[in-house]
Amino acid sequence: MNKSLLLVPVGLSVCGTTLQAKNKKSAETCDKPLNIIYIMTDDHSFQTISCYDGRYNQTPNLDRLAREGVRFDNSFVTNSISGPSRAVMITGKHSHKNGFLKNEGGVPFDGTQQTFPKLLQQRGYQTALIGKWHLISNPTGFDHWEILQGQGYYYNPDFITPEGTHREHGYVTNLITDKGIDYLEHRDRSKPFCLLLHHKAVHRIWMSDTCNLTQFEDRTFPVPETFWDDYAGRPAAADQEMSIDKDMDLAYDLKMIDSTIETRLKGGIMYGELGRMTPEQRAQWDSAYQPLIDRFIASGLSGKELAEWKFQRYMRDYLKSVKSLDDNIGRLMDYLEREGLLENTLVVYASDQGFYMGEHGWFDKRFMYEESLRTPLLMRLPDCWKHAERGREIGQMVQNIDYAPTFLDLAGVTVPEDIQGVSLVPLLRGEQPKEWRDAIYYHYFEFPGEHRVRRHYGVRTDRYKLIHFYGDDIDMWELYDLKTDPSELHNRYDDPKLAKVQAKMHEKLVQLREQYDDRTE
Ligand code: SGN
Ligand code: CA
Repeated sequence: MNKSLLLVPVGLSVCGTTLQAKNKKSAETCDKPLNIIYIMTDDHSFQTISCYDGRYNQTPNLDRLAREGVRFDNSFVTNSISGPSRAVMITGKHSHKNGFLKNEGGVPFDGTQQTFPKLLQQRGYQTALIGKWHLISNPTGFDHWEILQGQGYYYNPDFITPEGTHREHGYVTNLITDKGIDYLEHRDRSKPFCLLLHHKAVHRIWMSDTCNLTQFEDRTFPVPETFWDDYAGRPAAADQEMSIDKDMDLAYDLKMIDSTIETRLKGGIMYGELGRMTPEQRAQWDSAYQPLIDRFIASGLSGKELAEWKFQRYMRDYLKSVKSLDDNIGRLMDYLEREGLLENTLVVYASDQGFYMGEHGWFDKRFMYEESLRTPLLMRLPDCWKHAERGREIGQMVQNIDYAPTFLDLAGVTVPEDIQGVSLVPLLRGEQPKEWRDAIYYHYFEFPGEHRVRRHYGVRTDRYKLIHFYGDDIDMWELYDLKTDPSELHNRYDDPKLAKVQAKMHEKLVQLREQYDDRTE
């Protein structure tokens, strides 16, 4: 794809005063520079955002972003895991180019490289990062930063600032939101801002705020049709360790802590979370969970019944944590509205990847299958943005390499040639570019590693997906027809009926590996 065909010439898409002279159309709609708030959550599945899928829960505040802006329906990541996803987002480059391939066993993010916050700073923006970072090295390119240590804790977490590390009292999603609002309160009002607000929620082990501990306890969720997948024809899928039945730990993941309940994860019980709680927090926690533990022990469940019970507990805990998140999005939006900031601020909501809610029997992510490849992406357009209708759904395939060029384009910064994504501004303007990309490229590297997902790369078009699992003990191709098999249960590789498709997908893969200059395997 020719990037230059997709990019709106710099200036045409900008709401900045400095660009008024260059761009009459923008100036007609926005007379102040555009601010950017990028909210990124961790492991938030599109299945649990009601504007995408209302089966499980309601997320009125996230839905508001879509209603007052746009919802991307074919939004994907390039490498479905946290640190790498953040590195892709901030550089606009695939993992093999930005150098941060994996969370475990890799190298720290090279903070000397080009990132979009650095380019925005040069353009006169003030930039800030608050919350989860998880890239080992300290952030660069931010006038203000305050990050969680590593994965971070849900309760009374430690934050790192340029001055050192300190502990704060409270629930992490509330604290990160408070810090975001506080930053906006004290910002330099003479400059436009770009704030990256990165949540820990809704990462494993899915803990909610004390006020939401009893939510969803009266709900029973439909078990996904693929929950008892036999993984026939898919050896990498068969060999993972992310199964709710086999790998989800009763004590650690599901908080059934009792001397009679076996756990593989003793010592680190609940990631040290319980030990950090204040007596008040702990009392509230125990009053919600102890009756559940007692009931579980009395039930004597085993086999399939136990696995499906685990699924229900997982869903309830996860959704409680989503509730705390949605509440906080509401709090931030109220603040922005009260302050008049919605006029010229773009509010973006994305997760670092998708997540399995029991599909294929799984939790976690990493695979190139749909639930973890696809990620939520909502953009609440500034009130001054008069180019197109609100509440639109955007169907073009977009990827997290596109966020950086989009933000640069909006700020009037020329997108550097080495950025691999493309600006989404034409789509935000309601245009239907003739030459949009017809395929996306994916590459996951973290094997050996937690959850035992083999290294793989692949290509996805609007209808087909080709994946190559590779490494010392595997060399396996998979091909799916997403139209007839959206759950990806039938590997059609080498099926004569799809011979032509297979050849085309191989061609496409070679082309994309060349285009993105990926020689790694
Ligand atoms: C932790 C989790 C894993 C998870 C990785 C990566 N284990 O190691 O379940 O896959 O993070 O997640 S835990 O016991 O520490 O919770 S990521 O979102 O950070 O990439
Ligand atoms: Ca993640």
